[in-house]
Amino acid sequence: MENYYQKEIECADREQIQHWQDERLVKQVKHVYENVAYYRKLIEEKGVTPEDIKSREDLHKLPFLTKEDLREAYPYGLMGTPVADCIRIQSTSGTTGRRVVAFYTKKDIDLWEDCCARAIMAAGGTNEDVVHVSYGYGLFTGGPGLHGGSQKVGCLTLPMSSGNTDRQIQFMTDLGSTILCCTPSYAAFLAETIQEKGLQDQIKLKAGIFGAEAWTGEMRKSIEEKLGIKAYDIYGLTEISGPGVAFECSAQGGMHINEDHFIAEVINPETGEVLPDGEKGELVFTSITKEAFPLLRYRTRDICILNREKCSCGRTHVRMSKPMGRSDDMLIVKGVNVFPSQIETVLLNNGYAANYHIIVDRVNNGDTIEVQVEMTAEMFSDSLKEVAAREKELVNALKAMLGIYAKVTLVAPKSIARSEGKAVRVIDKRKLY
Ligand code: DLL
Repeated sequence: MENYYQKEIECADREQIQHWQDERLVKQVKHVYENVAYYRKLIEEKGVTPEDIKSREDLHKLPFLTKEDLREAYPYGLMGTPVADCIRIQSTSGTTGRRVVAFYTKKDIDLWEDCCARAIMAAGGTNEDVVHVSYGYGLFTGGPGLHGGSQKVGCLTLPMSSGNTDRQIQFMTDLGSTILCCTPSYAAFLAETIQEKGLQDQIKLKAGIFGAEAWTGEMRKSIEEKLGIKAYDIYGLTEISGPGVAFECSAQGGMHINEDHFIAEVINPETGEVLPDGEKGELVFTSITKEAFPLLRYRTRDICILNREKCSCGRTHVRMSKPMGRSDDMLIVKGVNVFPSQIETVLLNNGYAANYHIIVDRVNNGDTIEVQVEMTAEMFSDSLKEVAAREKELVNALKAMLGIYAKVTLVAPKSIARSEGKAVRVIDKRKLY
């Protein structure tokens, strides 16, 4: 039997959903126009006024927002309410400029947790469940979002956060965790460790809610088999609230987007033209209920397809495919958003030239990242000790910039092949899309 957290909303008919969207959009555009000077300027530059936006049909008239706008308006420039009304900040990792900082009022948190509660119930969760949350807690949205959703469903919620695998497994066996929430790569690692320790019989898991990074169908199958569970996908991004923007149901034919809170469009990333359902393009979100961080037409850079066909689970909200790639060069490594330009900045700041390769791989279900960079003629040395010291220096500088360990290999000058066209600097061997 299918479980719903808010059945009347999740299974509402299309006219009702469109009515909510139209009404909320008009209100939201007014709210943003009056309270977010940064976006008001963008609207005015396009020659549009809030009165021009009467329904979803007019959405295309509004300007897009991008990560570059977030950078320019950092940290408070896109806030829609006074600081006094905000109760929470969540953020992505990364340094100033690349970091996304999102704000929430009490109501924003409440609605976000509803979205996560819907995802948990769609994965079969009830108040009988023990929900084991191994997404990171803190600035990352994963832990706090699923935690809040789990409590709303009434589940016994284990705020494990990430890391310390032995302790994770011990809690899981002692307390009888039934639903695991973490990244798919950590789920795969946990599954492998449980198998190695021969503890499968002591695990009571029945479902997993895995997202925050791309994962393949093969990975799903392997985790499901090893843990004896059904694995559900969940999607979201800090800018639009965090996990729960969309989630998978028992039919597992795409993720239902919570359309009462977010209007989804798919555009051609080159031209910005809105594409019909069924066509592949970049996902754009307009948040129609957010108060503190109300982004209109935010370009996610995630490439996907929307599907409005009837779903066997009874939910009526549009489904998005798994992200099939990105329209920018962002990589997600060990759950952390990494831009090649950040790595290049570190290399240039440390006296190297832009002759490098970034090699990303997945070994034993964990991501690895290696930066191979040429020494300059001046720094070239055949003293192993000297080279190792330089490598260590770069490892530390990269850690400070990215927040994760990246292996550094220094190579001889002119040993990295020069490109005649666009330089291919990133080699992602994971083949996730
Ligand atoms: O990853 C929020 C989240 C937490 C989602 C926990 C699901 C579970 P960010 O760190 O801002 O937020 O990264 C957002 O991650 O634009 C996608 O490129 C990618 N992403 C998120 N979910 C999925 C997924 C969180 N299910 C970026 N499949 C997004 C593929 C995903 N990619």
